Amino acid sequence: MTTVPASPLPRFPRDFLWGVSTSAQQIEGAVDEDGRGPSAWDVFTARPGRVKDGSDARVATGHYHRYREDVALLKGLGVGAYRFSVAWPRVVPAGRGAVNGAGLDFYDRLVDELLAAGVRPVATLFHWDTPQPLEEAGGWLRRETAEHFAAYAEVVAARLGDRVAHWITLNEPAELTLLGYGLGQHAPGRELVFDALPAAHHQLLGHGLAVQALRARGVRSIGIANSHGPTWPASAAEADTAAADLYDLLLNRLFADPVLLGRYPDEDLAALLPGPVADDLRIISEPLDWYGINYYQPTLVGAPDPAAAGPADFGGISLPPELPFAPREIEGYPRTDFGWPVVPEALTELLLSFRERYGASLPPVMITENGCAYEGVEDGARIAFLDGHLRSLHEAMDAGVDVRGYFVWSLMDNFEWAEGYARRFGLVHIDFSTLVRTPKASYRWLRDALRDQARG
Ligand code: GBH
Repeated sequence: MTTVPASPLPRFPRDFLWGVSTSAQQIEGAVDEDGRGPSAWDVFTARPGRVKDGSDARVATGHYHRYREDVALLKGLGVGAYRFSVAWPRVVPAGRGAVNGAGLDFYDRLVDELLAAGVRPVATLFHWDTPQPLEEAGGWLRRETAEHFAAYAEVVAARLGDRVAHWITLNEPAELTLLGYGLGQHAPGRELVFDALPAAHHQLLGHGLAVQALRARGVRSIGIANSHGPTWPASAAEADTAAADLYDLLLNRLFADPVLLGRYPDEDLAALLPGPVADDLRIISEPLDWYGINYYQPTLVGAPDPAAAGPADFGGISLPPELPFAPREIEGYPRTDFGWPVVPEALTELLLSFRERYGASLPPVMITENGCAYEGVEDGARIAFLDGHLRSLHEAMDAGVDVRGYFVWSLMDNFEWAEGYARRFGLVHIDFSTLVRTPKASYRWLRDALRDQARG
Protein backbone atom coordinates (compact mmCIF):
# COMPACT_ATOMS: atom_id res chain seq x y z
CA MET A 1 0.00 0.00 0.00
CA THR A 2 1.11 3.55 -0.69
CA THR A 3 2.32 5.28 2.43
CA VAL A 4 0.85 8.47 3.76
CA PRO A 5 2.78 11.58 2.66
CA ALA A 6 4.98 12.94 5.39
CA SER A 7 5.23 16.64 4.66
CA PRO A 8 2.24 18.96 5.10
CA LEU A 9 0.49 20.42 2.08
CA PRO A 10 1.54 23.86 0.89
CA ARG A 11 -0.64 26.63 2.26
CA PHE A 12 -3.71 27.59 0.22
CA PRO A 13 -5.31 31.05 0.45
CA ARG A 14 -7.43 31.72 3.52
CA ASP A 15 -10.66 32.05 1.56
CA PHE A 16 -9.97 29.01 -0.66
CA LEU A 17 -13.16 26.93 -0.94
CA TRP A 18 -12.64 23.30 0.13
CA GLY A 19 -15.40 20.90 -0.73
CA VAL A 20 -16.60 17.47 -1.78
CA SER A 21 -19.01 16.56 -4.59
CA THR A 22 -21.83 14.11 -5.26
CA SER A 23 -24.71 13.82 -7.72
CA ALA A 24 -28.38 13.01 -7.21
CA GLN A 25 -28.71 9.89 -9.38
CA GLN A 26 -25.59 8.42 -7.81
CA ILE A 27 -26.58 8.78 -4.15
CA GLU A 28 -30.23 9.60 -3.51
CA GLY A 29 -32.19 6.42 -4.26
CA ALA A 30 -35.92 6.88 -3.50
CA VAL A 31 -36.48 7.10 -7.23
CA ASP A 32 -40.23 6.80 -7.05
CA GLU A 33 -40.92 8.52 -3.76
CA ASP A 34 -42.69 11.81 -3.11
CA GLY A 35 -43.69 12.34 -6.71
CA ARG A 36 -40.30 11.97 -8.43
CA GLY A 37 -40.64 11.01 -12.09
CA PRO A 38 -38.38 8.53 -13.91
CA SER A 39 -35.02 9.64 -15.27
CA ALA A 40 -33.31 8.36 -18.40
CA TRP A 41 -30.89 6.55 -16.07
CA ASP A 42 -33.73 4.72 -14.26
CA VAL A 43 -34.86 3.39 -17.63
CA PHE A 44 -31.34 2.65 -18.88
CA THR A 45 -30.36 0.63 -15.80
CA ALA A 46 -33.51 -1.48 -16.15
CA ARG A 47 -32.28 -2.68 -19.57
CA PRO A 48 -30.29 -5.93 -19.24
CA GLY A 49 -26.55 -5.76 -19.71
CA ARG A 50 -26.21 -1.98 -19.50
CA VAL A 51 -24.66 -1.80 -16.02
CA LYS A 52 -21.69 -4.11 -15.51
CA ASP A 53 -22.73 -5.56 -12.15
CA GLY A 54 -26.41 -5.62 -13.12
CA SER A 55 -27.26 -3.06 -10.45
CA ASP A 56 -29.46 0.03 -10.56
CA ALA A 57 -29.79 3.25 -8.57
CA ARG A 58 -33.16 2.62 -6.92
CA VAL A 59 -31.57 2.68 -3.46
CA ALA A 60 -27.97 3.79 -4.15
CA THR A 61 -26.60 5.14 -0.83
CA GLY A 62 -30.07 5.89 0.53
CA HIS A 63 -29.06 9.55 0.86
CA TYR A 64 -32.64 10.80 0.33
CA HIS A 65 -33.52 9.39 3.76
CA ARG A 66 -30.08 9.68 5.35
CA TYR A 67 -29.09 13.17 4.33
CA ARG A 68 -28.80 14.34 7.96
CA GLU A 69 -26.20 11.68 8.65
CA ASP A 70 -24.36 12.70 5.48
CA VAL A 71 -24.37 16.37 6.44
CA ALA A 72 -22.94 15.36 9.82
CA LEU A 73 -20.13 13.60 7.93
CA LEU A 74 -19.49 16.80 5.98
CA LYS A 75 -19.36 18.77 9.19
CA GLY A 76 -16.95 16.28 10.71
CA LEU A 77 -14.76 16.54 7.65
CA GLY A 78 -14.58 20.30 8.06
CA VAL A 79 -15.21 21.25 4.43
CA GLY A 80 -16.47 24.72 3.67
CA ALA A 81 -18.74 23.59 0.85
CA TYR A 82 -20.74 20.66 -0.49
CA ARG A 83 -21.51 20.23 -4.17
CA PHE A 84 -24.68 18.20 -4.76
CA SER A 85 -27.03 18.01 -7.71
CA VAL A 86 -30.73 18.67 -7.88
CA ALA A 87 -32.64 15.90 -9.66
CA TRP A 88 -34.67 17.51 -12.44
CA PRO A 89 -37.22 14.61 -12.38
CA ARG A 90 -37.78 15.20 -8.67
CA VAL A 91 -38.62 18.85 -9.18
CA VAL A 92 -40.35 18.75 -12.57
CA PRO A 93 -41.32 15.08 -13.02
CA ALA A 94 -42.32 15.39 -16.68
CA GLY A 95 -39.36 17.65 -17.42
CA ARG A 96 -41.74 20.46 -18.32
CA GLY A 97 -44.92 21.81 -16.78
CA ALA A 98 -46.09 20.84 -13.29
CA VAL A 99 -43.69 21.43 -10.42
CA ASN A 100 -43.48 18.81 -7.65
CA GLY A 101 -43.39 20.75 -4.40
CA ALA A 102 -42.38 17.68 -2.38
CA GLY A 103 -39.29 17.33 -4.55
CA LEU A 104 -38.25 20.92 -3.89
CA ASP A 105 -38.93 20.39 -0.18
CA PHE A 106 -36.18 17.77 -0.05
CA TYR A 107 -33.52 20.20 -1.33
CA ASP A 108 -34.91 22.88 0.94
CA ARG A 109 -34.33 20.62 3.95
CA LEU A 110 -30.88 19.62 2.69
CA VAL A 111 -29.81 23.24 2.18
CA ASP A 112 -31.02 24.26 5.64
CA GLU A 113 -29.24 21.29 7.20
CA LEU A 114 -26.02 22.28 5.42
CA LEU A 115 -26.27 25.90 6.53
CA ALA A 116 -26.90 24.82 10.11
CA ALA A 117 -23.71 22.72 9.87
CA GLY A 118 -21.73 25.68 8.54
CA VAL A 119 -21.30 24.12 5.07
CA ARG A 120 -22.03 26.23 1.99
CA PRO A 121 -24.38 24.58 -0.51
CA VAL A 122 -23.16 24.41 -4.11
CA ALA A 123 -25.97 23.21 -6.37
CA THR A 124 -25.58 21.56 -9.78
CA LEU A 125 -28.81 21.77 -11.76
CA PHE A 126 -28.15 18.88 -14.12
CA HIS A 127 -25.92 15.86 -13.62
CA TRP A 128 -27.18 13.55 -16.42
CA ASP A 129 -30.60 12.59 -14.98
CA THR A 130 -32.79 13.79 -17.86
CA PRO A 131 -36.51 13.34 -17.12
CA GLN A 132 -37.60 10.29 -19.13
CA PRO A 133 -40.59 11.99 -20.83
CA LEU A 134 -38.18 14.53 -22.35
CA GLU A 135 -35.77 11.75 -23.31
CA GLU A 136 -38.57 9.95 -25.13
CA ALA A 137 -39.21 13.12 -27.11
CA GLY A 138 -35.55 13.14 -28.23
CA GLY A 139 -33.82 14.41 -25.11
CA TRP A 140 -30.89 16.75 -25.72
CA LEU A 141 -31.06 16.13 -29.44
CA ARG A 142 -34.01 18.52 -29.35
CA ARG A 143 -33.72 22.26 -28.91
CA GLU A 144 -36.84 22.40 -26.71
CA THR A 145 -35.00 20.49 -23.98
CA ALA A 146 -32.70 23.50 -23.52
CA GLU A 147 -35.73 25.73 -22.98
CA HIS A 148 -37.36 23.31 -20.53
CA PHE A 149 -34.06 23.14 -18.65
CA ALA A 150 -33.97 26.92 -18.23
CA ALA A 151 -37.57 26.93 -16.96
CA TYR A 152 -36.66 24.25 -14.41
CA ALA A 153 -33.55 26.23 -13.40
CA GLU A 154 -35.75 29.19 -12.64
CA VAL A 155 -38.05 27.08 -10.44
CA VAL A 156 -35.09 25.83 -8.39
CA ALA A 157 -33.60 29.32 -8.08
CA ALA A 158 -36.94 30.70 -6.91
CA ARG A 159 -36.92 28.24 -4.01
CA LEU A 160 -33.21 27.98 -3.12
CA GLY A 161 -31.72 31.18 -4.55
CA ASP A 162 -31.58 32.91 -1.19
CA ARG A 163 -29.42 30.18 0.40
CA VAL A 164 -27.32 28.41 -2.24
CA ALA A 165 -23.84 29.96 -2.36
CA HIS A 166 -22.75 28.86 -5.85
CA TRP A 167 -24.66 27.47 -8.81
CA ILE A 168 -23.53 25.06 -11.52
CA THR A 169 -25.69 24.70 -14.62
CA LEU A 170 -24.42 21.45 -16.19
CA ASN A 171 -22.07 18.66 -15.27
CA GLU A 172 -19.83 17.39 -18.07
CA PRO A 173 -21.91 17.85 -21.21
CA ALA A 174 -18.98 16.22 -23.06
CA GLU A 175 -19.49 12.89 -21.28
CA LEU A 176 -23.25 12.87 -21.79
CA THR A 177 -22.78 13.66 -25.49
CA LEU A 178 -20.05 11.10 -26.09
CA LEU A 179 -21.07 8.26 -23.79
CA GLY A 180 -24.85 8.78 -23.76
CA TYR A 181 -25.66 9.84 -27.32
CA GLY A 182 -22.49 8.91 -29.22
CA LEU A 183 -21.42 5.49 -27.96
CA GLY A 184 -24.44 4.22 -26.04
CA GLN A 185 -22.54 3.32 -22.88
CA HIS A 186 -24.49 5.70 -20.66
CA ALA A 187 -28.17 6.70 -20.68
CA PRO A 188 -29.96 7.18 -23.00
CA GLY A 189 -27.91 4.48 -24.77
CA ARG A 190 -27.96 6.07 -28.23
CA GLU A 191 -25.16 5.14 -30.64
CA LEU A 192 -25.15 8.09 -33.00
CA VAL A 193 -21.37 8.65 -33.07
CA PHE A 194 -20.90 12.07 -34.74
CA ASP A 195 -24.64 12.57 -35.16
CA ALA A 196 -24.65 13.09 -31.38
CA LEU A 197 -23.23 16.61 -31.83
CA PRO A 198 -26.62 18.38 -31.58
CA ALA A 199 -26.80 17.05 -27.99
CA ALA A 200 -23.65 19.05 -27.26
CA HIS A 201 -25.03 22.24 -28.78
CA HIS A 202 -28.38 21.95 -27.01
CA GLN A 203 -26.76 21.33 -23.65
CA LEU A 204 -24.57 24.39 -24.15
CA LEU A 205 -27.62 26.40 -25.17
CA GLY A 206 -29.43 25.09 -22.08
CA HIS A 207 -26.46 26.25 -20.02
CA GLY A 208 -26.65 29.78 -21.44
CA LEU A 209 -30.42 30.03 -21.08
CA ALA A 210 -30.15 28.79 -17.49
CA VAL A 211 -27.49 31.42 -16.71
CA GLN A 212 -29.90 34.08 -17.96
CA ALA A 213 -32.80 32.60 -15.96
CA LEU A 214 -30.73 32.41 -12.76
CA ARG A 215 -29.46 35.98 -13.16
CA ALA A 216 -33.01 37.19 -13.72
CA ARG A 217 -33.79 35.65 -10.33
CA GLY A 218 -30.94 37.56 -8.70
CA VAL A 219 -28.55 34.62 -8.43
CA ARG A 220 -24.95 35.85 -8.25
CA SER A 221 -22.33 33.12 -8.41
CA ILE A 222 -22.74 30.91 -11.48
CA GLY A 223 -20.41 28.43 -13.19
CA ILE A 224 -20.40 25.24 -15.22
CA ALA A 225 -18.57 21.94 -14.49
CA ASN A 226 -16.82 20.78 -17.65
CA SER A 227 -14.51 17.76 -17.76
CA HIS A 228 -11.05 18.52 -19.06
CA GLY A 229 -7.67 16.86 -19.26
CA PRO A 230 -4.55 17.35 -21.36
CA THR A 231 -4.42 15.36 -24.59
CA TRP A 232 -1.00 13.90 -25.30
CA PRO A 233 -0.18 12.76 -28.86
CA ALA A 234 1.11 9.18 -28.99
CA SER A 235 4.07 10.30 -31.11
CA ALA A 236 5.31 13.27 -33.11
CA ALA A 237 4.12 11.62 -36.33
CA GLU A 238 1.59 13.70 -38.25
CA ALA A 239 -1.10 10.98 -38.10
CA ASP A 240 -0.83 10.85 -34.28
CA THR A 241 -0.74 14.60 -33.69
CA ALA A 242 -3.74 15.08 -36.00
CA ALA A 243 -5.69 12.35 -34.20
CA ALA A 244 -4.80 13.84 -30.81
CA ASP A 245 -5.81 17.29 -31.99
CA LEU A 246 -9.23 16.03 -33.09
CA TYR A 247 -9.75 14.26 -29.75
CA ASP A 248 -8.78 17.44 -27.90
CA LEU A 249 -11.13 19.47 -30.07
CA LEU A 250 -14.09 17.19 -29.34
CA LEU A 251 -13.51 16.60 -25.62
CA ASN A 252 -11.98 19.90 -24.47
CA ARG A 253 -12.33 22.85 -26.86
CA LEU A 254 -15.82 21.98 -28.12
CA PHE A 255 -17.18 22.60 -24.63
CA ALA A 256 -14.89 25.37 -23.36
CA ASP A 257 -14.57 27.63 -26.41
CA PRO A 258 -18.29 28.39 -26.86
CA VAL A 259 -18.65 29.19 -23.15
CA LEU A 260 -15.46 31.24 -22.75
CA LEU A 261 -14.88 32.66 -26.24
CA GLY A 262 -18.35 32.65 -27.79
CA ARG A 263 -17.31 30.56 -30.77
CA TYR A 264 -16.90 26.95 -31.77
CA PRO A 265 -13.30 25.74 -32.20
CA ASP A 266 -13.85 24.68 -35.79
CA GLU A 267 -16.05 26.17 -38.50
CA ASP A 268 -16.74 22.93 -40.32
CA LEU A 269 -17.92 21.44 -37.09
CA ALA A 270 -20.08 24.46 -36.27
CA ALA A 271 -21.72 24.11 -39.68
CA LEU A 272 -23.00 20.66 -38.64
CA LEU A 273 -24.85 22.07 -35.64
CA PRO A 274 -28.58 22.82 -35.68
CA GLY A 275 -30.33 26.14 -35.09
CA PRO A 276 -29.24 29.76 -35.37
CA VAL A 277 -25.78 28.89 -34.07
CA ALA A 278 -24.38 32.43 -34.16
CA ASP A 279 -27.28 33.76 -32.08
CA ASP A 280 -27.07 30.80 -29.73
CA LEU A 281 -23.37 31.45 -29.14
CA ARG A 282 -24.22 34.86 -27.72
CA ILE A 283 -26.40 33.11 -25.13
CA ILE A 284 -23.91 30.30 -24.52
CA SER A 285 -21.13 32.80 -23.78
CA GLU A 286 -22.98 34.77 -21.09
CA PRO A 287 -20.08 35.76 -18.81
CA LEU A 288 -19.63 33.39 -15.87
CA ASP A 289 -18.59 34.20 -12.33
CA TRP A 290 -16.23 31.23 -12.38
CA TYR A 291 -15.37 28.20 -14.50
CA GLY A 292 -15.53 24.68 -13.05
CA ILE A 293 -13.12 21.97 -14.17
CA ASN A 294 -13.53 18.27 -13.40
CA TYR A 295 -10.08 16.74 -13.76
CA TYR A 296 -9.26 13.02 -13.67
CA GLN A 297 -6.40 12.20 -16.04
CA PRO A 298 -4.60 13.08 -19.26
CA THR A 299 -5.33 11.03 -22.37
CA LEU A 300 -2.72 9.67 -24.77
CA VAL A 301 -4.16 9.62 -28.27
CA GLY A 302 -2.89 8.28 -31.58
CA ALA A 303 -4.18 7.45 -35.03
CA PRO A 304 -6.45 4.41 -35.14
CA ASP A 305 -4.75 1.09 -35.71
CA PRO A 306 -6.00 -0.17 -39.10
CA ALA A 307 -5.43 -3.74 -37.90
CA ALA A 308 -7.77 -3.37 -34.91
CA ALA A 309 -10.55 -5.90 -35.38
CA GLY A 310 -13.17 -5.09 -32.77
CA PRO A 311 -14.02 -2.45 -30.18
CA ALA A 312 -11.16 -1.45 -27.87
CA ASP A 313 -11.78 -1.45 -24.14
CA PHE A 314 -10.48 1.77 -22.74
CA GLY A 315 -10.78 2.91 -19.14
CA GLY A 316 -13.98 0.89 -18.83
CA ILE A 317 -15.38 2.25 -22.10
CA SER A 318 -15.69 0.23 -25.26
CA LEU A 319 -14.67 2.31 -28.28
CA PRO A 320 -15.70 1.37 -31.83
CA PRO A 321 -12.70 0.85 -34.16
CA GLU A 322 -14.01 3.27 -36.81
CA LEU A 323 -13.37 6.39 -34.70
CA PRO A 324 -10.71 8.66 -36.27
CA PHE A 325 -8.61 8.59 -33.08
CA ALA A 326 -7.51 5.87 -30.67
CA PRO A 327 -6.75 6.48 -26.99
CA ARG A 328 -3.68 4.49 -25.88
CA GLU A 329 -2.57 3.23 -22.50
CA ILE A 330 -0.32 5.70 -20.67
CA GLU A 331 2.67 3.75 -19.38
CA GLY A 332 4.92 4.56 -16.46
CA TYR A 333 2.37 5.87 -13.96
CA PRO A 334 0.44 4.13 -11.19
CA ARG A 335 -3.18 3.27 -11.96
CA THR A 336 -6.39 3.46 -9.98
CA ASP A 337 -8.67 0.41 -9.64
CA PHE A 338 -10.49 1.78 -12.68
CA GLY A 339 -7.24 1.54 -14.68
CA TRP A 340 -6.96 5.32 -15.05
CA PRO A 341 -3.37 6.58 -14.86
CA VAL A 342 -2.49 8.79 -11.86
CA VAL A 343 -0.73 11.88 -13.28
CA PRO A 344 -0.96 14.73 -10.76
CA GLU A 345 1.38 17.03 -12.70
CA ALA A 346 -1.04 17.00 -15.64
CA LEU A 347 -3.35 19.19 -13.53
CA THR A 348 -0.73 21.97 -13.52
CA GLU A 349 -0.28 21.42 -17.25
CA LEU A 350 -4.03 21.63 -17.84
CA LEU A 351 -4.45 24.85 -15.88
CA LEU A 352 -1.48 26.51 -17.56
CA SER A 353 -2.84 25.53 -20.98
CA PHE A 354 -6.22 27.02 -20.05
CA ARG A 355 -4.62 30.30 -19.09
CA GLU A 356 -2.65 30.27 -22.30
CA ARG A 357 -5.65 29.56 -24.55
CA TYR A 358 -8.30 31.66 -22.80
CA GLY A 359 -6.26 34.45 -21.25
CA ALA A 360 -8.41 37.25 -19.89
CA SER A 361 -11.56 35.37 -21.01
CA LEU A 362 -10.97 32.79 -18.28
CA PRO A 363 -12.80 33.72 -15.06
CA PRO A 364 -11.58 32.36 -11.72
CA VAL A 365 -11.43 28.56 -11.78
CA MET A 366 -12.81 26.00 -9.37
CA ILE A 367 -11.81 22.34 -9.50
CA THR A 368 -15.33 20.95 -9.18
CA GLU A 369 -14.24 17.27 -9.23
CA ASN A 370 -11.02 15.35 -8.72
CA GLY A 371 -10.72 11.87 -7.28
CA CYS A 372 -10.05 8.20 -7.84
CA ALA A 373 -11.46 4.69 -7.45
CA TYR A 374 -9.79 2.40 -4.92
CA GLU A 375 -11.07 -0.45 -2.76
CA GLY A 376 -10.85 -0.53 0.99
CA VAL A 377 -11.11 1.79 3.95
CA GLU A 378 -7.35 1.98 4.61
CA ASP A 379 -7.01 3.84 1.33
CA GLY A 380 -3.45 5.14 1.36
CA ALA A 381 -3.47 5.24 -2.44
CA ARG A 382 -6.33 7.75 -2.39
CA ILE A 383 -4.42 9.90 0.10
CA ALA A 384 -1.38 9.86 -2.19
CA PHE A 385 -3.63 10.77 -5.14
CA LEU A 386 -5.22 13.74 -3.38
CA ASP A 387 -1.95 14.92 -1.89
CA GLY A 388 -0.26 14.84 -5.29
CA HIS A 389 -3.08 16.65 -7.05
CA LEU A 390 -3.29 19.36 -4.40
CA ARG A 391 0.45 20.03 -4.72
CA SER A 392 0.05 20.17 -8.49
CA LEU A 393 -2.88 22.56 -8.13
CA HIS A 394 -0.86 24.75 -5.82
CA GLU A 395 1.89 24.89 -8.39
CA ALA A 396 -0.50 26.24 -11.00
CA MET A 397 -1.68 28.85 -8.48
CA ASP A 398 1.93 29.82 -7.76
CA ALA A 399 2.31 30.31 -11.49
CA GLY A 400 -0.58 32.77 -11.33
CA VAL A 401 -3.67 30.76 -12.30
CA ASP A 402 -6.59 32.09 -10.26
CA VAL A 403 -8.10 28.99 -8.62
CA ARG A 404 -10.68 29.58 -5.89
CA GLY A 405 -11.72 26.10 -4.79
CA TYR A 406 -11.20 22.34 -4.93
CA PHE A 407 -13.86 19.63 -4.58
CA VAL A 408 -13.06 15.94 -4.09
CA TRP A 409 -15.12 13.42 -6.03
CA SER A 410 -16.68 12.04 -3.92
CA LEU A 411 -17.98 12.37 -0.36
CA MET A 412 -18.96 8.69 -0.37
CA ASP A 413 -18.97 5.55 -2.50
CA ASN A 414 -21.90 5.66 -4.88
CA PHE A 415 -23.56 4.41 -8.07
CA GLU A 416 -20.75 4.74 -10.60
CA TRP A 417 -22.95 4.76 -13.72
CA ALA A 418 -22.26 1.88 -16.13
CA GLU A 419 -19.82 0.39 -13.59
CA GLY A 420 -22.55 0.03 -10.96
CA TYR A 421 -21.22 -0.20 -7.40
CA ALA A 422 -17.90 -1.81 -8.37
CA ARG A 423 -15.90 1.44 -8.40
CA ARG A 424 -15.51 3.21 -5.10
CA PHE A 425 -14.65 6.93 -5.25
CA GLY A 426 -15.67 7.86 -1.70
CA LEU A 427 -13.89 9.36 1.28
CA VAL A 428 -16.60 7.49 3.16
CA HIS A 429 -17.19 3.76 2.58
CA ILE A 430 -20.75 2.58 2.02
CA ASP A 431 -21.84 -0.98 2.75
CA PHE A 432 -24.44 -1.26 0.01
CA SER A 433 -26.44 -3.95 1.81
CA THR A 434 -26.75 -2.16 5.16
CA LEU A 435 -26.09 1.42 3.95
CA VAL A 436 -23.73 1.84 6.90
CA ARG A 437 -21.27 4.70 6.38
CA THR A 438 -17.64 4.28 7.48
CA PRO A 439 -15.11 7.11 7.07
CA LYS A 440 -11.95 5.90 5.33
CA ALA A 441 -8.34 6.82 6.11
CA SER A 442 -8.57 9.45 3.34
CA TYR A 443 -11.46 11.14 5.18
CA ARG A 444 -9.31 11.51 8.30
CA TRP A 445 -6.35 12.68 6.24
CA LEU A 446 -8.39 15.41 4.53
CA ARG A 447 -9.98 16.44 7.83
CA ASP A 448 -6.52 16.88 9.40
CA ALA A 449 -5.18 18.68 6.34
CA LEU A 450 -8.09 21.14 6.46
CA ARG A 451 -7.52 21.75 10.19
CA ASP A 452 -3.87 22.49 9.36
CA GLN A 453 -4.86 24.92 6.66
CA ALA A 454 -7.29 26.69 8.98
CA ARG A 455 -4.60 27.14 11.64
CA GLY A 456 -2.88 29.43 9.14
C1 GBH B 1 -17.17 12.22 -13.57
O1 GBH B 1 -17.03 11.85 -14.92
C2 GBH B 1 -18.63 12.36 -13.27
O2 GBH B 1 -19.01 13.72 -13.22
C3 GBH B 1 -19.06 11.66 -12.04
O3 GBH B 1 -20.46 11.55 -12.02
C4 GBH B 1 -18.39 10.31 -11.95
O4 GBH B 1 -18.89 9.53 -10.91
C5 GBH B 1 -16.91 10.56 -11.77
O5 GBH B 1 -16.42 11.40 -12.77
C6 GBH B 1 -16.09 9.28 -11.75
O6 GBH B 1 -16.19 8.58 -12.96
O7 GBH B 1 -10.13 5.96 -20.17
O8 GBH B 1 -8.35 6.62 -18.71
O9 GBH B 1 -9.06 8.13 -20.44
C7 GBH B 1 -15.85 11.21 -15.29
C8 GBH B 1 -15.05 11.94 -16.33
C9 GBH B 1 -13.55 11.68 -18.16
C10 GBH B 1 -13.35 10.24 -16.37
C11 GBH B 1 -12.95 10.65 -19.10
C12 GBH B 1 -12.75 9.18 -17.24
C13 GBH B 1 -11.61 8.69 -19.27
C14 GBH B 1 -10.70 7.74 -18.53
N1 GBH B 1 -14.28 11.02 -17.12
N2 GBH B 1 -12.08 9.76 -18.38
S1 GBH B 1 -9.46 7.07 -19.52
